[in-house]
Amino acid sequence: MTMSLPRRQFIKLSTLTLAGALMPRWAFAARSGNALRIPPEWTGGPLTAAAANLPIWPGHSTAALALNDHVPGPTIRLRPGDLFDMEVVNQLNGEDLVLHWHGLKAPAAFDGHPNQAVAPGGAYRVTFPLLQDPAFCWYHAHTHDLTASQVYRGLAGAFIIDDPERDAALGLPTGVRDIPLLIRDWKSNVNFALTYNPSMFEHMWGYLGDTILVNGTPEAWLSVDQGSWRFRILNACNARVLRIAFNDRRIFHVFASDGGLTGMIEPVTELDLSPGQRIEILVSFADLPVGESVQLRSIFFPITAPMGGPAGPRQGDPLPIMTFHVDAPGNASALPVSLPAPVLPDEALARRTRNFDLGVVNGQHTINNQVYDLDRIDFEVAPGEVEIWQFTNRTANFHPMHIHGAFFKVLSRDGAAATLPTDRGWRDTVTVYPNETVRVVIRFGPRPGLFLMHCHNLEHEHEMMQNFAVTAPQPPPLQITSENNEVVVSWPAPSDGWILEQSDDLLDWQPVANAAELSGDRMRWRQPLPPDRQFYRLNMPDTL
Ligand SMILES: [Cu+2]
Repeated sequence: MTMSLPRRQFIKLSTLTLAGALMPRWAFAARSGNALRIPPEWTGGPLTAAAANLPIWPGHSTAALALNDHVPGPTIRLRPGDLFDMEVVNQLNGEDLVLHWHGLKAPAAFDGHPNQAVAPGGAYRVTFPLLQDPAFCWYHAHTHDLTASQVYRGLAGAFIIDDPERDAALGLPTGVRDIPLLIRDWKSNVNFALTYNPSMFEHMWGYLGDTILVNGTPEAWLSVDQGSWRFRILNACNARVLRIAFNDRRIFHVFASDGGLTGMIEPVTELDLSPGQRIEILVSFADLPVGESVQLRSIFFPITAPMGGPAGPRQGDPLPIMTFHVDAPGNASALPVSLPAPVLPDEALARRTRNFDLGVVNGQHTINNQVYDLDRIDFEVAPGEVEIWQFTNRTANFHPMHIHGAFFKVLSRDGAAATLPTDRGWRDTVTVYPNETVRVVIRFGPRPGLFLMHCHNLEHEHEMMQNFAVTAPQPPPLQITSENNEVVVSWPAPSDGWILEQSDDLLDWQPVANAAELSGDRMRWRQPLPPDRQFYRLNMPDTL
């Protein structure tokens, strides 16, 4: 297996193309590596997981687990407010399956908890509205004790909540200039195969590959012009932390994170991206002559533990990710002047702090000294509640902690304000570095049910995981009286997040037209008698 070419050879190849502004199609064949694959887009219908033999490496057939015959699976692209409605079909050979919609505000019933897995030959339907801002999300297998194996063999894909009109108005690249990059590593010592076979050591430290696939493409390259490009980057590795940088150390701008826009346009030359995390970046190639190339890499970083084992790939290894060939002139567009900032939860509203100690007990990865138990509910939280969660890493490994059913803001690392580019905005996954303490402020959604919190190093996930239940919301008691030809509905204040709704048939509920007012220690709302609707309730609607 050849690795990417040394830079000297890129330049030599590139001189072939200088005669023309656009490289002739025949010349592509002369390039080392493979044109970046763009996964097909889901157009409705079932999503079927099944074994497949795919030409991931040209000239070779690779046994993988595919979704609708693709690795990665089709990109699901929907808009805010759309109803996501899909049948997931398990045609795997002897393996249960459930998919998690990572970054989506899914009701518990569709979140992909391992107790929702279906047996081979089974299917289940997922249906919920996308009540959240545009964001770059993904989906992947979350089957009990099989997450790592199934994701490694291919069961993952991109999920984009998209609003290209908004983005164009904000000055962000869209369409062909908006490219998802699903980055994962792979062990090349298993010949052209996606074989999951971790040693005891790899169970502890992570199943680390030595070669990168981008959108399922080995040695990927993309033909670009000198203009501005938007890349949505996902670390879909089982365990590898990527330290992302260009080989010429060019500046790129980070503007979005797990939960969408961060409100910042932050220039960086490198950043760490842990398994499960996403960023969106803007890159201009205007400074490169047509015919030049630049490489995206995961650059070296030091580690203090024997993370790769005696002779295998190591955490922090330098690895080429992909190459950008500048094949045409173009004009870089100006960076957006500003982008809307998300309204993040206020630490002062937190009603409690929970501590999660990340450790190793008897060779197993633990949270508060416990290994995951599918049937144990570790704690309960109230819907809509704001809490501080503190993760303390008592190990020498990275633990990217991922929370289902809620987003959070990263507050601090070892007591200092969190300032990493991947700490911005709404997050669902945060890197906890070796021996570090990270505090986040988290706000739960209104939807009750069972959710997960776990390490996204997938070799740790099946142990370093907890169940938490969002309890059913209990609305404050309503009091309904009539006064002076008015119906008066009142309830105790404060009652954050609840809105008054009315109905005349108990089926179709509508928010009341005029606002309730605070009077003393109660909220009051009045309507002239006789009311055209007779039923009232307090409801906590889904909000961002
Ligand atoms: Cu971990």
